[in-house]
Amino acid sequence: MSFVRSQQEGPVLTLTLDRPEALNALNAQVLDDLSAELDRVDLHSVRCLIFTGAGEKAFAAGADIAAMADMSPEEAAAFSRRGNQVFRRIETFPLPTIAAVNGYALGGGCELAMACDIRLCSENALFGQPEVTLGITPGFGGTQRLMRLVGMGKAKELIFSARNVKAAEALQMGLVNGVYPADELLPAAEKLAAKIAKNAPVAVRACKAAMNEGVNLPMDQAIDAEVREFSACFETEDQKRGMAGFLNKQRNIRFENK
Ligand code: DAK
Repeated sequence: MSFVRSQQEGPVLTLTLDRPEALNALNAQVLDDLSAELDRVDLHSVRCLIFTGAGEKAFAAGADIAAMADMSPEEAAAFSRRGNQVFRRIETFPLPTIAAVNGYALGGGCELAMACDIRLCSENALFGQPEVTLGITPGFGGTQRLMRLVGMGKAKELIFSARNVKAAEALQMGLVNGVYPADELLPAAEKLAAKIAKNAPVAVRACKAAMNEGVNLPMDQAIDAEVREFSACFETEDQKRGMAGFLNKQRNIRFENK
């Protein structure tokens, strides 16, 4: 039995953490199941991924505290490495990713959302890094990604104090891109995913690669990454069709996946 459900509708694949009885808490099997689903993604037919949580309360209430409670430092290091590996894979996945955060996104849940490219949330979402209340640090990238998203001062405030943040504040600080009534969240994520999926797929992937690479580089090197991705687009059919379409006053070009 898998703790991750996958459903493909056209070019959009939704991966749902499916462990609602534990508020979708992330244990080793959930991480392995997530990883296995990523292995299975058909890069020819899928153009955008959505991550969400089963049930009405939680996206994910964090790493599984019961599973972590008796870990040795070595086991904790292995668990942290595993989580970081999977989340880094999501962050660098060739396709765009959207987290549809439908409730609690605490600890590892917040970290999973932050590993995605874009975050949308429900009005009842709650974000936070409560690890210091448990005697640990964030272990799946929280100390690194939160400050990159909301700035060093705000990230330190939230991580040191373990204060949780409601949807409106998350929106205001740029942690999420949009807030929706619970029943409108998935449709909004699907609509955004469909809009992304209509665009030239190689170009969209190239944008993600250039942005992910450039964010940690000095500007001159970052621009080199853009030049590389931009020029590579000129080897694609999409570039030829897209530009010819514009010049011929043809709109709504359908781009084939490659
Ligand atoms: N782990 C395991 N089980 C959890 C869980 C979690 N994080 N969160 C909730 N559950 C389980 C509860 O134990 C309960 O199970 P039963 O008692 O029914 O068997 C069930 O889900 C429903 O939860 P509640 O009864 O507590 O539900 P409430 O609505 O009353 O409260 C809550 C919801 C989200 C406020 C509360 O459950 C809560 O505070 N949960 C813990 C949130 C939290 O502290 N999350 C951060 C976890 S720490 C590292 C690797 C990773 C990490 C750090 C280091 N290394 C290895 C270095 C990451 C750490 C974290 O994510």
